[in-house]
Amino acid sequence: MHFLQVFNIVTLGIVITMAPDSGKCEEISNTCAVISCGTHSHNGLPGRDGRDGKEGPKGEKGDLGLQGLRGLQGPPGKAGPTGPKGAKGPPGEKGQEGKSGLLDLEDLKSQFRALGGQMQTLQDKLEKQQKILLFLGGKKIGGKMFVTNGKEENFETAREKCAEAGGLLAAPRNEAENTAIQDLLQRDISQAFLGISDEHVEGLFKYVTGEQISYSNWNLGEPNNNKDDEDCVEVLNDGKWNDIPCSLARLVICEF
Ligand code: GN1
Ligand code: CA
Ligand code: CA
Repeated sequence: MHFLQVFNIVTLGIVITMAPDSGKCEEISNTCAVISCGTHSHNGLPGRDGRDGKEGPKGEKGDLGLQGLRGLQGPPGKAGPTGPKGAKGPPGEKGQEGKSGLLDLEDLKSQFRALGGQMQTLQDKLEKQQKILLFLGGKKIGGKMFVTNGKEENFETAREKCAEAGGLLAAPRNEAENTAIQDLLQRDISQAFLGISDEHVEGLFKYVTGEQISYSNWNLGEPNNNKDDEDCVEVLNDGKWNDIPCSLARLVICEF
């Protein structure tokens, strides 16, 4: 065998031994355009499509888009600055002629005299009414007038009768007033209710106005709350007091 032929056979053997399998041949063809697969005796099949290339550079900026939709209404803005002052108006019409201070004083004096006259008239009428009450048996003591209607009622009705007349059930605050009430007792009706009771707290006697009593003229041994049923007070014809049941009927005496 010729030396050149031996060299070709050895070289072919090395190439076949070192050639990668068909899969790896593809990888090599991507990176090495010179190496070809297969033998020199036949042309190989066309290679497969190459892999996708790397991402290209960023494109140019696009055209301006269409105008967007109108937005929602915003909150009200701050108040604006004060406007300029308006022009001065025309002068008003002339007023009526004023009265002199002297005339005003005369008016007041005249009104004062008229009021004084009216007060005197009222005073006269009040005195007349009081004379009528005294004529009918009323008793005047200090600033009070004690009057009886001559009737007997239970405590509650007696209190109502006096209130309806604009007064209170009589309640003496001192000996003089007690005597005035005592004088109103009658020959046939010798006991009268006083505007005093312990109906709310046993043993604690109060005026019908709610104050605790400041004067008393109890009979000996009274108040005894007899039979546990005596919360009202009567004045006897000797001026002494006794507690009795409120349901009993006694002379009605009011104070005004
Ligand atoms: C009277 O009647 P007699 O004795 O039960 C009086 C009481 C006196 C008591 C004094 C309704 O009760 O209030 O505390 O005498 N009862 C009436 O002895 O007047
Ligand atoms: Ca009592
Ligand atoms: Ca009694």
